[in-house]
Amino acid sequence: MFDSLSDKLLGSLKKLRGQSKISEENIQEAIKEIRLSLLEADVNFKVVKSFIDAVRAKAIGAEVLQGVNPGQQFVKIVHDELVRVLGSEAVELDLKSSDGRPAIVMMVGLQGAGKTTTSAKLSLFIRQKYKKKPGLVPADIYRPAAIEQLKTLGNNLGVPVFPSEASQKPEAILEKALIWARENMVEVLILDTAGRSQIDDQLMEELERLKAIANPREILLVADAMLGQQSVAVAEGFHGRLGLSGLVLTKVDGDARGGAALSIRETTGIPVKFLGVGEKSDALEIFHPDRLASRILDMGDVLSLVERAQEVIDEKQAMESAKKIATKQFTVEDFLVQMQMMKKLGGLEGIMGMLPGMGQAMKQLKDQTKPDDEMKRIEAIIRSMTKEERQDHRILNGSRRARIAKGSGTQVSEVNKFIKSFEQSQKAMSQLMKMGMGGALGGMFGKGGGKGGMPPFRGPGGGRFPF
Ligand SMILES: Nc1nc2c(ncn2[C@@H]2O[C@H](COP(=O)(O)OP(=O)(O)OP(=O)(O)O)[C@@H](O)[C@H]2O)c(=O)[nH]1
Ligand SMILES: [Mg+2]
Repeated sequence: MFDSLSDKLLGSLKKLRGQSKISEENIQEAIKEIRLSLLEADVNFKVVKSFIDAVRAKAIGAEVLQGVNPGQQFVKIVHDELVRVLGSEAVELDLKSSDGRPAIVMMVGLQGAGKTTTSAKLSLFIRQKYKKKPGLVPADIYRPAAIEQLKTLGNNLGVPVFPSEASQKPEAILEKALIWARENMVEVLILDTAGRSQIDDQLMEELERLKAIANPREILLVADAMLGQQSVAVAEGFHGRLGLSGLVLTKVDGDARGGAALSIRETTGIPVKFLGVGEKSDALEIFHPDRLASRILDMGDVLSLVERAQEVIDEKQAMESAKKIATKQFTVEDFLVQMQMMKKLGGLEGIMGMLPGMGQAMKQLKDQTKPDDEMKRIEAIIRSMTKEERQDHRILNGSRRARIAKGSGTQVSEVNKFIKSFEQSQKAMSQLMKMGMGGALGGMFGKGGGKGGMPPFRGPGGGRFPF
């Protein structure tokens, strides 16, 4: 869905993502590329402008959020803005009915947009999601076989279809269908109307008359996503005459570029309620702006990872660890604390599973030692050490090591290996601190008064866990 937009946006964000520091120059560059990606996706230029302005303003004033990698923070800004443009929240259908009268959903749109297909999809959705009895009314008397088309679709789904006849006027069809609906206990009546190749007065007048009779709870414009931002003019045209309650964007499964989805809400204020994602009757999705934004940005769950990290890591503890590393006093005891924090985050596998692209890397790791297994072994080793030993591992002589191996159910060689790699990482960390990696480690431990961050760990690219 919106693959090329997604690829382009990701391309422009990729460069920033991993960086611990982001310069204004970087941001300008990324913003330029984002602007281009949106225009290429046929997003309305006004929407592009307001999008870019908002992202720029937020990015430049964004020194607030501590403990989050600035690259990720920028991704979040873009994501949030995307969600805003898409409409922030999913908007439910209004299907309230009263006095035994069914709620009416009127489907309108240009020729071939997908009104009839979507009518059938919606009837299935209403039955499944709202547990209400739907009924379908074909009111397109102009196109030959249009009535048959809806009858067939309804029959396949077991949804009752009013037996319209092409010789009747649409208004007469609707009036009879209302009676039919009461008799058949239909709770939601879906009215499929005729399409035109473009907005014309005759069509609009007919739709206005139908609206007056039906008094519909919903008037949904069905629009082909392939039309891109052209659909804005179509939506405005229909909205001006009928007052639309929502939109359904169809054929999103094709190579639609995203222009319609991103332009229409912002420019018309009408919420997109559904996406049509295929020809079959179940190919209908509720439009969730946040999910779509995440899908477009393919963020994995970077942000929820960051949020969870912020929740579980005690800032004071983290700052203490950071100070100790700086003075080269990072002990095995501290290491255990860090490891426990990591466990709270769902273990290394949990963390990596949430990082984009890491799922793949995890698969490749599968036949090697599982990182979490190794974590468990190391924890057993540490737990078999006395407090004294954890404070200063240098007192670990041969007999102490043998005791620890026995106590943890491991081999002396494994204890040795752990101690050796611990020393290496201790050294590496203190060097990092000396090199003024406050920034990078700030992401791990929370920078001055920050909210804390990630415990130290290295992914599979950095060799085997943990060092
Ligand atoms: N791939 C895909 N095809 C769709 C989707 N929705 C509709 N179609 C196809 O688009 C074509 C037109 O759909 P219809 O439902 O007949 O469109 P309509 O708006 O009722 O057309 P008219 O009644 O002629 O105005 C059909 O071939 C549908 O199968 C969708 O979400 N994805
Ligand atoms: Mg039709």
